[in-house]
Amino acid sequence: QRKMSNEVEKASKSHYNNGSETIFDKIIAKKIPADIIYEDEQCLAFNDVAPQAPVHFLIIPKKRIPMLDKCEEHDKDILGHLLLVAKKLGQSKLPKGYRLVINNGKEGCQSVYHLHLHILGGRQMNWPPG
Ligand code: IU
Repeated sequence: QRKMSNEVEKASKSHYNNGSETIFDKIIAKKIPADIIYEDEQCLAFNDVAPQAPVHFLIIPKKRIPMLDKCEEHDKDILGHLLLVAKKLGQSKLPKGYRLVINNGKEGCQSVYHLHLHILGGRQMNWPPG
């Protein structure tokens, strides 16, 4: 049997926990350090601790939204804002192009249940993703 990647293994052991606090809340509260590259009133961006590309950062809402599946009509402003911040940071740091990813749920390989956009680039990305 093929060995699961570390991230897949983590995702298989993680699950939605009723919107409870995650490590990302501690990063937002500055209780634990992160390599923060952008911050505004609604969101925070920081470099991923386990980069999957030369540039790999996450954009997260400060509001505790556990996953895309839990988003509602009233989240459309923050969802739009996250995409526009992704564009702004992507355009300036990765002018040759970049990839956005949202992992949702176990089979989507989500391991942290606080919504986050992955922005990856700095090399030719492949398709289809694994
Ligand atoms: P996922 O989409 O839930 O699988 O992504 C979670 C990401 O958060 C993953 O790429 C981790 O490397 C990353 N991460 C982090 O940057 N800092 C942390 O303290 C933890 C996870 I826990």
